[in-house]
Amino acid sequence: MKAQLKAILFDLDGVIVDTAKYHYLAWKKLADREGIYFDEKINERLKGVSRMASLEIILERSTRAYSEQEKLEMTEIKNNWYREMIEQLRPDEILPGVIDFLNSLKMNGIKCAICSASKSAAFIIDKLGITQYFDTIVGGQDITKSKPDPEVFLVAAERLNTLPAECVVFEDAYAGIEGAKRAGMKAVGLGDPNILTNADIVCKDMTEITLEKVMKLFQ
Ligand code: B16
Ligand code: MG
Repeated sequence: MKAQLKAILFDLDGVIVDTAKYHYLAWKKLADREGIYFDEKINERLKGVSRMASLEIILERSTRAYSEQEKLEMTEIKNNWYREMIEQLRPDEILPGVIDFLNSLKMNGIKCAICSASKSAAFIIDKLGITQYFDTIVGGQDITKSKPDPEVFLVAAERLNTLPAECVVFEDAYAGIEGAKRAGMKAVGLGDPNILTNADIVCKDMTEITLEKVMKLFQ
């Protein structure tokens, strides 16, 4: 028997809201303080990557070595600046098409989850005023391995009591889609089809997606 769509698992940054710009500003402040070159192109590599792994990427340009203690302190400082910025997040920063699509899922009894590398995922969803749409939020504190590891998606499927084959992941990053595939799930890419070549379908953003299009993946 063919699997049926039971749940949609959403990445957060780049799918629901653009928090990457705030991560960038906070990392940039830290990099400037340390005299390390950092720009928006390097920032692209931080998307979907854990906090410490992000710092390691920034430190590739550093001329000196940092102790583990110093690295921990730096991630804490950056996170404090980042938290101050996202304290101001408002519902009008929700990306186009998201609310309409979430409403259509609710009306059709499809379960919803957030699957994010961020330890601030629940806080962000609360600030955006959309907590009620999600049956579970899996964030950075719930996982030990980052995407492309499938852990974050498998934890969500288990919490939702669904099989991986009944889940569809919405992702803006190649590594995230890779994680979805390793979890045995279908994947909708949001962004550039030339980059998200591993997705089942790719849309520019959520305004282009409908429940019917997702259902077609199960035919
Ligand atoms: P935090 P996602 C990711 O979110 C961000 O894309 C990435 O830049 C960030 O380093 C990571 O969360 C961890 O975030 O420092 O807040 O725990 O795309 O997985 O929703
Ligand atoms: Mg993302």
